[in-house]
Amino acid sequence: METIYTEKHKLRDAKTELFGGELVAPHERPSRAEYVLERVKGQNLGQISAPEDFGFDPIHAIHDKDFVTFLQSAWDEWEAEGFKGEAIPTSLPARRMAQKCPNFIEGKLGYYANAIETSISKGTWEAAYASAQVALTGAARMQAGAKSVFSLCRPPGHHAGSDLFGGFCFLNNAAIAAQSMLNNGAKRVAIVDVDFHHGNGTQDIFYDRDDVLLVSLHGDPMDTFPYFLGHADETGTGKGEGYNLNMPMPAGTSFETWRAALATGLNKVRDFGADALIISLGVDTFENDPISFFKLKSDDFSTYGQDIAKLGLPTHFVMEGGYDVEEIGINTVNVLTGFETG
Ligand code: OKP
Ligand code: ZN
Repeated sequence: METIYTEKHKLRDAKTELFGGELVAPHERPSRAEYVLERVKGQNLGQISAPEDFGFDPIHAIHDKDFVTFLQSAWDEWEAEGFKGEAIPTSLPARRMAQKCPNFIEGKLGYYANAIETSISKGTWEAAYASAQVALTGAARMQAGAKSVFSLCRPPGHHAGSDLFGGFCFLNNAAIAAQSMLNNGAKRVAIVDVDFHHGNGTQDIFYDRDDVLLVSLHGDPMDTFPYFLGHADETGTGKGEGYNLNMPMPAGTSFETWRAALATGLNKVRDFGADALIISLGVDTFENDPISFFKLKSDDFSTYGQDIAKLGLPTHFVMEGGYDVEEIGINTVNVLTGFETG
């Protein structure tokens, strides 16, 4: 399987994440992608290629133009104010509050945030843009007939909505890849999000559509991030009704339980008649993940990679989360090699 990768991910190197009331070193750090890359090389997964540049059009096909402009200029605007820390909002438009975007950068940050752990730092935009181009290059490979491809995206994307950032995400790489496939001839694309956290951004983007099916397996949002979306009764709206399947699961969920949910999700994908499958591949379902509560072991990742392969669909793996940094290379590549042997 080919891997798409660029060093530009290293430009996303924030110093701070708001966690437990403290500013700590971010869980979403450059070494994550480097561990995964090392394992891809060590297991001879296949060729490693640099992304092409598809420009802004495929990003604007998913994201609001003003939001994209905001991401591009946020750090410069923040720095110009002379603030000493990294850019985080302090005031948010909560229930019933005005939806006008303020002029001042601190207000803009609040307007566009769906979570505030994620500081915007110098280089964040450049890395987010490159990450989207990695996913677009993966999508182009699929379009050209590849059976599978691995887009080693960083920063991740599934919490980014059309005009929202947060949860370590800025641009929704998987959504951008899905839309690009549709714009280039695919009729139906399925996204299966196996990251521990609910893909709230992806759900929001495709909630009213019947050409993208979203299946998400995740920690119950009553008990974990992102808290406000991801419940089982969110099934889609309008013509999108029935094209969103959430499977929230409780703390301590075993692989056996998780695998049964995956089987339900994969059956749904089969019935949907997808031309192509995108896996939002987060490996924070691992038993030792520092911010999650499922109990998957390293071998389980190989097993579910095989399960996915049994669908027989062209499959684009897009990297999302996973924070037990030492193990994420092993667990990620186990999914990919499991898929290849399945
Ligand atoms: C991104 B991805 C923990 C707060 C969680 C954000 C988690 C983002 C996960 N107390 N903060 O889905 O792996
Ligand atoms: Zn996650």
